[in-house]
Amino acid sequence: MEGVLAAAVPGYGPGMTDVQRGKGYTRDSRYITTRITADGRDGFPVESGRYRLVVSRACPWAHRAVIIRRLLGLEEALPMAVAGPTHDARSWTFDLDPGGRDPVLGIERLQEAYLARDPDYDRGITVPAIVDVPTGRVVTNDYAQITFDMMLEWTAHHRPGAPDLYPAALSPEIDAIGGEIYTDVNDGVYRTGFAKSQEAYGAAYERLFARLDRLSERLEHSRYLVGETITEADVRLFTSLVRFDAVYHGHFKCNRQKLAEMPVLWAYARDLFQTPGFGDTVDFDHIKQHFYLVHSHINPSGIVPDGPDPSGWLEPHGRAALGGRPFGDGTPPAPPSPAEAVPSLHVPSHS
Ligand SMILES: N[C@@H](CCC(=O)N[C@@H](CS)C(=O)NCC(=O)O)C(=O)O
Repeated sequence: MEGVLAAAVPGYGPGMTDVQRGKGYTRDSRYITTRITADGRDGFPVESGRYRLVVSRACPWAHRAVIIRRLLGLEEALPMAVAGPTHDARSWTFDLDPGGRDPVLGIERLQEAYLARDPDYDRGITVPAIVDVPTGRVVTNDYAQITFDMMLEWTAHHRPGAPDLYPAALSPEIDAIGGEIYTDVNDGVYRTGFAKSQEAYGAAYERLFARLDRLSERLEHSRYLVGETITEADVRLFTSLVRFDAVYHGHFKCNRQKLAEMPVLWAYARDLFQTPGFGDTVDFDHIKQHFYLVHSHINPSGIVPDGPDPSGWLEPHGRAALGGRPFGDGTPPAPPSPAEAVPSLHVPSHS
């Protein structure tokens, strides 16, 4: 199956299965890596309205795409489908939609779009995924490439005032810190939470908090991670920080401190949360339901905690005193459309 798929589908190569290797957790990093580009080199040119970005508001990897899409104003050019927060072994469903079907793709499960791409598809039915609407087939689920292509290939459809989230002059620094954040934080929380031995847990926990300490030092005198403005690196870190107290601290045992007990990172995260395009994409209910219900092997009771109280996210952050220009020469995005608004906290920046 693998060979047939690798031969038939550009950018879909052999790799590793999503397995527990030894007693540590190893993430499946085999993606469908076909790209949607301005020149259409993989057969999928950037085209307004042709594709559908499928996400879950629970998923940190999908959240990166959701925020970047909002900041760049790609909502009309790249419409979005939101799957329900929980799923069974057959993965994501459109149970939030009327009749339990995505209104554009007409399918009940994201799995159908993966199987339309390849009837023998045998790996994760993951979000984010981009589906080609005319054929109903998944084009890509390569979450990191999806966001880079939104920034660098979908430029013809960026809104006026869209920020430059990946300035060429800063890209080496963004890539370097982004790699550290990916390994130790974005993925580190999973390696901590899914560890199957005390040693594997301890190693991931140490790396996670050592990295958070270094990021905290970096952010003590700098409003954003790289340069004076929000970049892709901030989006990457935010998606983990915003889940920290709600799910990683308890469910994944990342509990040296809560985010709310790490003053610099907590203020930094609140600053971003209160910036248009960030907090207005966060759905704490979806996040908690997904993690506590879907990972039943580490939460067999299926109890979803009531806390923590999220109102602290709206407390003043005091970070404007550090300077910085959140959107550089650009402007903040307008509030989300009613169809995409999350039933969440009121974000004062929009008032
Ligand atoms: N697959 C990517 C990121 C996407 C991802 O893992 N998404 C999760 C949700 S947070 C997912 O869709 N899981 C469903 C599944 O594997 O069945 C990775 O593992 O690095």
